[in-house]
Formats: sequence, C-alpha cells, structure tokens
Amino acid sequence: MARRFTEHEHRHVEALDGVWDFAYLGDTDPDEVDPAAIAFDDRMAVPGCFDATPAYAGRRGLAAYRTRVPVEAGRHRLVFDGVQHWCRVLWNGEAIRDHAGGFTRFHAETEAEAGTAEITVLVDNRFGDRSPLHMEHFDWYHFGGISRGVELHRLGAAWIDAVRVDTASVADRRISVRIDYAAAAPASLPLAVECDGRTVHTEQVDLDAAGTLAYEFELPWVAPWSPQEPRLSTLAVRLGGDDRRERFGLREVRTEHGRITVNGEAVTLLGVNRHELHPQFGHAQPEALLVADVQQLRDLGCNFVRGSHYPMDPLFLDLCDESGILVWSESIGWQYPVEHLTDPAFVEAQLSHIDEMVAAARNHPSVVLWGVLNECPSWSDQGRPVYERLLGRLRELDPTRPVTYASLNAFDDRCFDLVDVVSVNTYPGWYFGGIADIPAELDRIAAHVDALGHADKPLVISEIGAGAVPGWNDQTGSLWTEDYQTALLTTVIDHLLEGQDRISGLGIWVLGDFATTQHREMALKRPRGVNDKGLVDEYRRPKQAYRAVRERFRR
Ligand code: ADA
Repeated sequence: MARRFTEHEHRHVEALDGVWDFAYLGDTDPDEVDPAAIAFDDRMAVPGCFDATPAYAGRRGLAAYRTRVPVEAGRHRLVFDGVQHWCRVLWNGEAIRDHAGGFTRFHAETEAEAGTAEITVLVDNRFGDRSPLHMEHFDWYHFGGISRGVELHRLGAAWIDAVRVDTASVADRRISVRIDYAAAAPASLPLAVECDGRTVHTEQVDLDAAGTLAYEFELPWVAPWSPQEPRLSTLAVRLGGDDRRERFGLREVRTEHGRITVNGEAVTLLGVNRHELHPQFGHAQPEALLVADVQQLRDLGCNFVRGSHYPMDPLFLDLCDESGILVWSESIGWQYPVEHLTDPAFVEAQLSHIDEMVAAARNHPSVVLWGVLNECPSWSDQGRPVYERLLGRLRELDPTRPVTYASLNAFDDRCFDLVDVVSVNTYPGWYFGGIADIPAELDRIAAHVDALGHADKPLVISEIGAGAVPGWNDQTGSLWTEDYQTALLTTVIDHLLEGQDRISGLGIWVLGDFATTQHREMALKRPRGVNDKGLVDEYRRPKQAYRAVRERFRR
C-alpha cells in the first residue's frame, strides 16, 4: 500500500500490486460465474481502473482480476484499500468475502493450505441493488476496478486488528491507545509499546479469543502537531510475533464560540474540495499524482481540503499530515433521493462505510472533521432520522472530532442542530444571481444560520464556484470563461477575508476538473462532459483563477 510509513515490521506482508490477469465479463451475474471457466485473456494494472484504459473505456459490467502467490499454511488476510464499487473475493475458487462500496479499506480472511494460492476478484462497476452507495446521477464518473493497493498478510496465533491513538491532553502530552486484537485460542503473550523508538510500556497479557486493551501514556518529549508545525510521532505495538505501527500527531480539535480551534487556537479554513479522478487513471491515484496535488494545495496557500465526496486515498492523508493541511473526510454521497436515503439497505451500507472510513483515517492528525451525505434531503422529515443515525455513528466511533455535512440549501435545512459545524454549499453568481450579489448572499446565509439559534457554531461555506472551460475567454467575460471564474472567486474570497467575520471556512469548488456522469441531465450541463469548476484542469494545468486564489490565500 502506498503509505509514508511501514504499518508492520514483524508481520509477514506481501504487496500484491502489479499486473494481474484480467477478463471483462460484461453483463454477467456474479452468482452465475464459474471461476474455473473464466477466460483470462488480458492484463490489468493493480491499482488501476479497467474502464479508464483505452480497451475498456466506458464499459459497465463485471470484470475478473486474478493473481497467484505462494503461501505457507495458516491464516491469511487480504487487505484491499479500495475496490470500485462492488466485489467478490475468491481464494482458490472459493468466495471468501463480498464487499459493497468504493474508497474504503476492507479485508478478506481465510485458512490457507501451503502451496500457490489463486486470488480472483470479481469487480462490478454497475449501478443497482448490490451497490446502494453508488448512483449513476452523481456528478462524477464512477470508474471501476481495484483502484487502490492490495496486500496479503500472514496472521499467526494472535494478531492485532487495529491500534487507535487519540490525544487525551495536549497540555499534559498524553495519548490514549486502544489495541484491538484477535487470537486463534486464549494465550498469554508479551506486549511492548514503543513511541518514537522509546519503550513506553511492557506487559505479559492474557488474551481471550478477541478483545481490547486500553492505555494512557504520557509522552513528555512529543511536541504538538499544528498546521504551522505538523510534527508526527510513531507508535509501535508488538504483541507476541505480531505488530502494528501507527503515525499520529498530538492535537485537539474543538468548536468554540463559532470558531474551529486546533490546540485552542482559532483557524480560518481556506481551501478547496478535491475529487480523486483522472482521465487516464480513473479513481486510482498514482503516487506522483497525489504528491503533485498536495504540492498544488501548498502552493495555493490552502490550509484546508474537503475530500469530496468520499474517503480519500490513505497516502493523500499521509501527505496532508506532513504538510499540516486540515482535512474534512466524508462518507460517500451525492443528492440521494429521499426514497433511497431511507431504504434500510442503504442505511446499513452507509454505516459499514462510515465504520471503514473512520477505522482507516482516525489516526491521521490532519483529519479534523467528519462529514456525511453531501447535499442530501436534510430538509425533509424522512431524511432527518438518517442524518441523526449517521452523525450519531460518527460521534460514537470518534468523540474527538467535530461532525458536519454539506447542506444543499441553508434556507430550508432542518438538521443544523445535529452538527458541530454548519456547512453550506451555495452557488451565487453561477446557478443564481450575479457576481455582485455574492457578498449579500453570503451574509444572508450567515444571518439565517444565526437566527436559527446556531450563532455559537462555526459556519463553513463548503462549496462555491463557477465553471471555466480551460483556456476560454471572450470580450464580455461571459459564463464559462476563465475571466468570469476569476472574478467570481476573488469576490468570494475578498468578502470572506475582508468583509465579514462570521464565516470561518471556505472550500472552493473544486481543485481540479473531473469527468461527470453520462447521465444526460447532468452531462448536458457540463461542456466536454467535464465538471470544469476546477482551479486546474483535469491534467492539473492551472487556470487563471488559480493565480488569483493563490495571491489571496497567501496574503
Ligand atoms: C454541488 C455538488 C458538487 C458539484 C457542484 C456543481 O454542490 O456538491 O458535487 O456537483 O454542485 O458543480 O454543481
């Protein structure tokens, strides 16, 4: 997996990234597939998206990926960092796991016999009941494939499932650590915990079949993590023959008096929304691309990025940890209709997806906000219980971070009481009104939120922007020109930075242009089939607005 640190130094881990055998099966029911009869007649990169390659561009259907790997006898775990967007994992022809939903880490386990294991993954990028989180009308193109890395882990008699590191107190330099383990049989094993190479705890522990060990440690040598000084530490846990390493930063995020604070200091979020799409790689994000994206965020002077509208690549979060860029991490969603949002199968799928998002991202100090359900019916009676349930799950899993969602329309929203940070998407000057109306519209939103009784909550404009066809200008600065986009965004930023003090966060829509759905209603509103509200185009070439935003964010 592309990470900036090694998660295991002692556990036997093999990266399975590379070139796998591939077969496109098209409109086939996965339950009807005989794994032994699949004709693997092609090759595919892992990580990668098959429908971003020339041979399978635009295809929607079932695909099969296969690789072979020598294994010893014993328990093995396949770890996937993201598969788009439904899959079935087979080990020597036997199904060992189905998984629905892209963009999150999950695993599949099996007891292996010694020899060569054949791993097959059936990947489905179609829309329908198997994939309740993904819908075709979303404003982005859903690519399919094993889009993030794959690893094979050998598990011993007892193993660590997860290590959580939370800041207990920055002032006292204290962290709380929770170790989730599992054991094939009850056992007594040595536990050793090191931080930054120093031993902080040793103990002989009696393990049940599965359980949790909880500790608090004081780390007087660890200095706090902050956007200005993003200092990171590494915790290494050893349990018998197994181990797990986690990188963390000591920091507290709170909401106080209408502001978001990091270690007690108010921060104004200045940044962009970011999609993980690329014309050549789909949702797969090569390391070079992630590094380049973070370079551009830093160059722009952003201290904030919203991962829209799904959990970001783990390496991207690592790079944000190192750069001090504050991240809003959100579960997948885009204008689900009420009847979909309230379907119990959908709610269950969201809850699992949220569990996976939090498990994968909770130790990243850069992640300061959890979000759900972008622009969904938070205005409806039926939608409200779903917001309550999903936001409640986030609070239950992680009480240390504020929660939010991006509202479609502040003026009829009914769920602002459920969040710590009120976030509003709005497109004055684009979908309604003119550029001159923007300052008054932003003030009107702020006044409305305050009048509802939420003046004590931070207010973030989570999306605002304008389309600009790259390189396009005319004499009147009309819609779709780079001139228009620049004029709109500079009006927004100037008002937020110099014209008011209520709104304390801005996520420009969007860092880079990206392909939209082929759904006609949307595609016909997007020149070239691309959502072109990016500060850079889909190949990351800066537009005029990039320079104007940069100049203002860096002031
Ligand atoms: C919405 C939505 C974005 C994008 C944007 C736009 O606010 O949240 O994903 O679709 O509109 O470009 O219109």
